[in-house]
Amino acid sequence: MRVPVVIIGGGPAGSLLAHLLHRQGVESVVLEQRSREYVLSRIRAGVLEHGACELLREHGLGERMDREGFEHHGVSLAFAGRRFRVDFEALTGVGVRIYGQTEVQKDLYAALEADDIPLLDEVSDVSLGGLESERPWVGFNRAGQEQRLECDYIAGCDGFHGVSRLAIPEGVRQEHEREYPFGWLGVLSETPPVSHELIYANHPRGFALCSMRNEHLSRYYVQCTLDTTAEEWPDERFWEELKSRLPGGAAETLVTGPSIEKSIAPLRSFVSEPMSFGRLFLAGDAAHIVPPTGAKGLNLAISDVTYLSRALVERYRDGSDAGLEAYSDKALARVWKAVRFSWWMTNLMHRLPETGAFGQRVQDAELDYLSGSLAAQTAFAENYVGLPV
Ligand code: RFL
Ligand code: PHB
Repeated sequence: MRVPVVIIGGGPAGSLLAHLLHRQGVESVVLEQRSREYVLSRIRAGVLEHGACELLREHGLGERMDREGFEHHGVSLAFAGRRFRVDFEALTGVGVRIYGQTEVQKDLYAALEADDIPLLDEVSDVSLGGLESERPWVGFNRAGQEQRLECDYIAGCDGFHGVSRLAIPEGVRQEHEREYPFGWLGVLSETPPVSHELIYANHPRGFALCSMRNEHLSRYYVQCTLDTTAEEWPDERFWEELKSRLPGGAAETLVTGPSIEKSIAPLRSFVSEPMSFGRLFLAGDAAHIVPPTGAKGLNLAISDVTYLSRALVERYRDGSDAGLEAYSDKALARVWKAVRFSWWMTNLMHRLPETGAFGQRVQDAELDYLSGSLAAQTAFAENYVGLPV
């Protein structure tokens, strides 16, 4: 069987790409290794940039996001017993939207189903080849049957642990990586959020973040060591630790309750260049990872597939390869700026074991500067609400 585009991975990048292509008359097949239930229950990102929301609206995916999501016009940063707010609306004219990735994924799967876009789940043994020929192919196994799809183009949207990136020969692929010596322990609880807006806290005991999903559902994170496990953090221990790191006011009003999800994520920055090879194009976590501090991962997946869908549509509509040839450079220019911002914010807000008291003083000085400088706050706000796509 031959299809125009095979998309490997049905996460946000892959399923949004299939939707964008279909709306512009380019057909694709999505291959996903997990079950539908698994993909729809993963708890991940919470913050959508202004431009990502506009894009989702423009392509018919904004209805529930606008009804059930929350517009945030700023965030608070806490340090050294103080707390200040960065007003995105005043500094940039726009805000961000709190709408969980889980909900975005549900909307995307519903759209694919409504449009009869084939999404083959629970596939295994995915392999790909012919990337430098005019007839690339993707092989896989589904329900015990070996299958092979020939196509014009392959989109590698299979996340950090996927197979697509590894199909780019080692001599071509350049990987840049930074691992941080700590992780995030995250808890989702059916409790009212301690603050409507997000609070990012730098504390001598470690970073803490207060986020939310809605008025009855809170999402909290604390910086943790890499050798700990979620089992070592019964709810009472988590709440005590979180409280100890929150600024005055928030600590006293925090409402605690049983957690409904608890997990640990390591933090890393990673970029693989180039993002294309022959007829393979990578998008989202398959090509890059950012630490979650800047809330950029999902947003980068959305901007990558926006560029890629435009380039593929240009190819099919106008017969021009120019967009596809420029894709990697164009996507990477935006990716590296988000990598830079996420790295900067991670270093600013976390306890970095190796830098000691000097590092803490430098962080306090930078946060003090940020609290009083409109220029510095504007740079922060511009990056947080999202650079242009
Ligand atoms: P995904 O979501 O990993 O999806 C890839 C899909 O590919 C499938 N797959 C394969 N399919 C077929 N064959 C194979 N060989 C395959 N290998 C893998 C997988 O099952 C999966 O379904 O990547 P994608 O689509 O690029 O999306 C990226 C985002 O999921 C990710 O960047 C964000 O979740 C990151 N992130 C955040 N991003 C934000 O923009 N804002 C945030 O507030 C934010 N918070 C977060 C986050 C990530 C976190 N964790 C758990 C890493 C908070 C956390 C805690
Ligand atoms: C979340 O709500 O999960 C979230 C919010 C902001 C971040 C990271 C995660 O920077």
